[in-house]
Amino acid sequence: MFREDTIVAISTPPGEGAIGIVRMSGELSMQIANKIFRQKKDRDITINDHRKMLYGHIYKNESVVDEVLLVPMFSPATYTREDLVEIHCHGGMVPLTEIVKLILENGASMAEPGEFTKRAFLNGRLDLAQAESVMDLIQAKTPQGFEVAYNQLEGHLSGKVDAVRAELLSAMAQLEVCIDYPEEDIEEMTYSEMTDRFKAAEKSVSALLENSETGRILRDGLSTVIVGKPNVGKSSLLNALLRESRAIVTDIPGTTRDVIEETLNVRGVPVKLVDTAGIRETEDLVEKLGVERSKAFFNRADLVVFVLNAAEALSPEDEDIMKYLKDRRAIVLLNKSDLDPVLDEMTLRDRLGNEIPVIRTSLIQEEGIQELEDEIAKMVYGGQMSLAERSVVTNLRHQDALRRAAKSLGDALGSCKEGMPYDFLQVDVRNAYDALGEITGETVENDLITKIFSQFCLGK
Ligand SMILES: Nc1nc2c(ncn2[C@@H]2O[C@H](COP(=O)(O)OP(=O)(O)OP(=O)(O)O)[C@@H](O)[C@H]2O)c(=O)[nH]1
Ligand SMILES: [Mg+2]
Repeated sequence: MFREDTIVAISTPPGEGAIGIVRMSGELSMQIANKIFRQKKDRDITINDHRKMLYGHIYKNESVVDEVLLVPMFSPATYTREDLVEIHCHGGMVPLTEIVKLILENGASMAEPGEFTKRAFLNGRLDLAQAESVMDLIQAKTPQGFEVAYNQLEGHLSGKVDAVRAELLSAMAQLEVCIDYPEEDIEEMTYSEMTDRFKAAEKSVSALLENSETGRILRDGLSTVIVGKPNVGKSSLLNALLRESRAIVTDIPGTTRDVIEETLNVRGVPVKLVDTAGIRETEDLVEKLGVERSKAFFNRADLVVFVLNAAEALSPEDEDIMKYLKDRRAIVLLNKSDLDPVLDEMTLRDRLGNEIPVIRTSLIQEEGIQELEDEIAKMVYGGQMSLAERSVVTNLRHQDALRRAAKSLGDALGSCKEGMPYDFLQVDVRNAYDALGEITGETVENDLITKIFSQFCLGK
């Protein structure tokens, strides 16, 4: 799985820019750099140039390819822990690809997506959770999402996971001794001590799981769907939240016929907002297809914003939708509250129960939008969650591993209670230990590692 060769890739995004960067890593890096790069007095790159920017030109035989700045970095103080060279050239596809070609001709091979970071992981510079956070940093959609990923890169999550693993390892060692040298009189003590230790571990794991839903949303975004009957103001809401006229708004019911998707930042939460066709029975084929799609989005969303017209009585369609809101994360908007009210909150409470917040809005007068944003932030941050809590789990893979660890610890506690043989405890603790190890990459299959890094972008 590990290639020893020297790899090269363009590390800046495709397209035109002021500068572009080619990066190369591996044993041949300095040799290749010395061959294709010439400084003023044409001296070779030495260890004294470590992390310095050198001015010069890239040459192919005797002709200049581009004027560049080159940064040599010597192993092991580099991102990959191998010799690494960055070449900052003009940011066009021609110089970038010419330089890559030249490096390939001199003995390097093309990097796979994520291979630089994969090498950083395999060479022990980053653990798996840290390596994954690199991708999250790049893809973060809000400053808060970035902060959470950055803390993960710094190793806050790994530190907590490692602490629990160390604790479990020591419990396993103790159990081992008890299995090898059974002494009846200390048995009682062992069970009670193990119970304490497992409980402490379980508590740490639960604490990590607790705000993992917030973490996931900060990383992947909160998928939010706006639903309601035609003409209640769904597209007006999308426009108001975006603060621009993105969707067409008219007084004709059935204006929006397809779904419109936009991403916005609500108090640091990346919200993936979907405006849909109003849900109603219709014979119009196009509108019918739109309504079908609305329903599909409704089923998949993390959050449903249900818009009602306060100046109209509830229709059978409204009653229908409300039934589906019951066990969902939902917010109800009583829109058009500038008109003479027909619908009141009491009627809604009757149908909805007390869990779902109801907000009065007049989108035409830009009223109630702040309240809606407050409510979304409250839902995501859960009132108390602060990002000062530095180890937030953001990743579904980590969430899954934590859940399995918690389950195994629960099993271990059950076994203690029933006074099961130590071997049984040993198996449960081992399972929890291994599950946690998947997060940092200690106990992870090669296939999974390959899969994780293949999702990275080229040159990262
Ligand atoms: N009086 C009043 N009118 C509003 C308000 N919000 C939206 N409207 C008007 O209601 C009409 C319908 O608004 P849209 O945003 O297009 O409604 P929609 O739910 O997207 O409608 P469809 O796409 O047809 O399902 C427009 O004429 C809006 O100007 C409000 O708060 N008060
Ligand atoms: Mg619309």
